[in-house]
Amino acid sequence: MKKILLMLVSALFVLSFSGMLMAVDIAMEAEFAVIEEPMVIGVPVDAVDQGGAEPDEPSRGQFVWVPGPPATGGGGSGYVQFTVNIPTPGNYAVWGRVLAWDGNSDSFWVTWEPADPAENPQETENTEYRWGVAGGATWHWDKINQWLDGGTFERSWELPAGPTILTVFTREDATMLDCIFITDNLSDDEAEVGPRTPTDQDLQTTSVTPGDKLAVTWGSVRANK
Ligand SMILES: [Ca+2]
Ligand SMILES: [Ca+2]
Ligand SMILES: [Ca+2]
Repeated sequence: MKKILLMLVSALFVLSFSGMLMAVDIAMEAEFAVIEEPMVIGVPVDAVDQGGAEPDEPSRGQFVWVPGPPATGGGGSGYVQFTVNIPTPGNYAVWGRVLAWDGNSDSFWVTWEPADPAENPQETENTEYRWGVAGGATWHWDKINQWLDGGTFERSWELPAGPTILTVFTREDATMLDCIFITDNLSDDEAEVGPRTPTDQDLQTTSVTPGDKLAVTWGSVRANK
């Protein structure tokens, strides 16, 4: 009996230890998150309707964007918001699968609560939260950065375990977001990090959990608008 107990305890120890060493990665579809207009779900033909080049097929056929032509102007309202359940406290980075036609459709604002304050960068225009999206007319991965006036730096966020709120706000219309990949691998090397599109399993485990405390915090921010 003692021997069995000892085996159980050591098995649990090994399991929890390997759990600690296991890499954390979470893939989420943008079109399955909470979307605030004029950010909407798009399909490739919608881009043609706006006078842009037709994108290749996004993950699960859809992406989010504020529809607009590849031209100056537009943007500044709407967002997509992800409730991300962080399994282990630590530092995390986010990669977005994006498409950006030109210099007039290649940026977002990003905050991740509670590491970032409940701030609306569309109002404050705080460049700490400005994401300069890598250009390209086909879907590609771009690590979310901080595009300051003095230079562009890759971002990471120190987060507690539990539900967190990642918001990608429109800055320029026509900037497209297909899905996101969250990882505790902070490398800037895409090949090393290996961002991936969401699997069916990912979709089941990342469903929106309404009514949590952070969502309430966000609600109070929205009310201040
Ligand atoms: Ca534009
Ligand atoms: Ca731009
Ligand atoms: Ca997608």
